[in-house]
Amino acid sequence: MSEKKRNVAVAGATGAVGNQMIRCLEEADFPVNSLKLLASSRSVGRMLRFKGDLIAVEQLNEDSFKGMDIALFSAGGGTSERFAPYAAKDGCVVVDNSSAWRMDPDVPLVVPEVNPHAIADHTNKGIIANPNCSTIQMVVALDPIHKKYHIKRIVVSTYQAVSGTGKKAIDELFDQTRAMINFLDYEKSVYPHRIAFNCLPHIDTFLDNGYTKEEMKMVNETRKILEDDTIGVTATTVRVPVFYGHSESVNVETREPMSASQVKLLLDKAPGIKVMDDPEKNLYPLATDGAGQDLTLIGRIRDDASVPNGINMWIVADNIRKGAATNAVQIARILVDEYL
Ligand code: 25A
Ligand code: L14
Repeated sequence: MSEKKRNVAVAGATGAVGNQMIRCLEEADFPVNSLKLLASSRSVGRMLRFKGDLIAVEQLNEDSFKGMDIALFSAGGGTSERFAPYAAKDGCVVVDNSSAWRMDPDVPLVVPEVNPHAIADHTNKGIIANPNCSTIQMVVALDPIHKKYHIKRIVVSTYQAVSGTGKKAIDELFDQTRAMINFLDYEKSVYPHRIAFNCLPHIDTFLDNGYTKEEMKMVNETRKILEDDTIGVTATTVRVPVFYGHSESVNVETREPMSASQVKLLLDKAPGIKVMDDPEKNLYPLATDGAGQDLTLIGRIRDDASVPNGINMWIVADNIRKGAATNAVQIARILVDEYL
């Protein structure tokens, strides 16, 4: 029996995430009948490869989704806000990677390892939101702990790669690094300060409460995905001069007693996770281990002696893959297999 093939669109196909979405559709052997590639007028006519075929990029417009079954969006929040409703109106379910729809109470916010049941709610608006990259890798690790020991509070600091900002930021880190090692003047356009050989405690824009939007996304999205508004979350998000792979230092306090050795065993069996934790052999996950693969890597799991039930850990994943494209394609897969 051959499975039913779908008409799939990728909006923002020429961006860092959109490109990876195309690769993930290939790798997952997704049942694609036709693939439509959409971007802004800047990219019209560019040819992108999918399974040996070359496909021309078209301009995204209100009519792009007629006859389409699923659209994967990664073209920025404004574009999603404007165009996702046109897709939904034409019966095309949107899996949106931007921040536009994530906190809409009618839109499910999904990490397949954690809350796949929420995909059923795609019928509300025809839109499913893909969480923020830093949130995805954190909740993959936290969900098994929350289910067993009930999380009270999370303190997280991130070390985020420049690819999260898109292609122009990847070029900026490369160009600044090359300029600096050649004793030349460097230019900056994407970030407000030099990112080469530096750390910037500033991701997305600042809010009135002194936190950045990225930090508040981690607070609000974590509670929505874990379906528990009582969890305390406080975040500091930092940009570091790494191309691919976000790292996070996470402190977790639970209501019930738990220890680092119990958590290690628990995470070892959990879906989507690889525990890499053997300090004697210098084994702990690095951004370079995270890049280019789909698992969430966890190490440095140790007891926090400063509170009754606390642990610390270090979490790494590929921000463009599990943090964006892979997660979106996993959602789309469940959608076609179980709902469409
Ligand atoms: O608003 P958000 O949600 O915070 O998201 C902001 C941006 O962050 C990236 C993504 O950028 C997004 O646009 N992003 C979002 N979530 C991410 C995540 N989890 C994430 N990155 C990593 N992890 P991007 O560069 O990866 O992709 C941008 C894509 O969107 C298309 N696009 C933009 N405006 C559009 C549109 N498509 C349709 N209609 C519109 N109005 C964009 O296509 C790209 O595919 P493009 O044709 O505009 O870009 C082609 C090339 O041009 C570069 N470029 C982008 N902006 C400009 C530009 N060049 C010159 N001037 C510009 N203003 C792009 O880098 C691309 O290579
Ligand atoms: O909200 O610049 O998904 O690293 C993720 C990447 C926001 C920007 C999101 C970055 C985006 C962020």
